[in-house]
Amino acid sequence: MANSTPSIPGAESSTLSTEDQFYTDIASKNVAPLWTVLNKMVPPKPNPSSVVASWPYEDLRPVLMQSGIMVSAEEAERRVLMLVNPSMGAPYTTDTIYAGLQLILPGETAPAHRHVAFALRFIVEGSRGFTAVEGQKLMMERGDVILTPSWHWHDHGSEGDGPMVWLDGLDLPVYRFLPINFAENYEEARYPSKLSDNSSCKFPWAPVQATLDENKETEIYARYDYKSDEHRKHLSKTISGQAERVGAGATTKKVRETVSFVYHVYDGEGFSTIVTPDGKEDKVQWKGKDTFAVPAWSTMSHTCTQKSGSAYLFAVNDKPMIESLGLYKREEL
Ligand code: 1HN
Repeated sequence: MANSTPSIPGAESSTLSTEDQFYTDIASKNVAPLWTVLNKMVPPKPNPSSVVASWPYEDLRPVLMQSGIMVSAEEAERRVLMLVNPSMGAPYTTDTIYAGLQLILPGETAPAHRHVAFALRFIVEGSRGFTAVEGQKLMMERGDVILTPSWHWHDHGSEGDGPMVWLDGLDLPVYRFLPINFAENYEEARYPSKLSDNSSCKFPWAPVQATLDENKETEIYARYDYKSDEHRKHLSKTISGQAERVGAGATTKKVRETVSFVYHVYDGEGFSTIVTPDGKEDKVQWKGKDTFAVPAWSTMSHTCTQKSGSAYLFAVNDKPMIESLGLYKREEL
């Protein structure tokens, strides 16, 4: 090495002799050679750490209900089963999205707090549950999307007579890189709130489905991107939501995006064919209320196996941050 380039000023004063010694000695100076790891740093294709994973609701619901016996919402603060990507651990459902299933039982309160992290929720089952967001009490019904924006006080409760379950989507993985997420508890269990049925933090399902159904007779597929007043294009600056309709017997085009997704089946039956960037193919069978994770840059198509009617999918995506960083790419294959 250095022997063959003795003309480099300073190299001659180096006490390093062998290559092995070079690599050992520079480590003590808190430096490392880029040339041995360059390919890993700049790989030929995206390389998410997360893998395809699915959480069928019929497997999860019984344990979620058991958690209702083991711990109260008050004790737990948030009674949630995190959806853990098997190749990563919590809080990762995908590399950039955290998701969990939350349970509130009649009369319970998940106490008021606020945090830097943004949350959106998709209501899975139950009725007469509510989330109070910064003084607005929003009743929750199946299919609603409810936002709790960054640093907004929020608590959950239920005036219903059965379990209330929803899917939480948060941008928690982001704070592994930007360690600025923190929380504050409100001095009382509930933040004072008034019933509100027209909030910028609530998106009922019916108008979303009506939009997806607009060209139902002629189009086998439709996609709807949720949009907020505040962030115009997306529900937040980090993560957002989308809904899709797949017609009976139809298979959608194969598409890949530099975006990861946590899918939740609102209604219907079918499967998704997902090829991750490393070439591994997975077929995720799904039906109503199931959830599955899709790593970024996976080629994906959905198939609805029903004889009639459409399947409806909701998904949390990380498109806002990917787009705002200028990293959004999409390909149809
Ligand atoms: C949180 O505040 C909620 O407010 C749900 O319902 C899940 C996961 C991690 C950190 C905060 C909620 C959460 C969370």
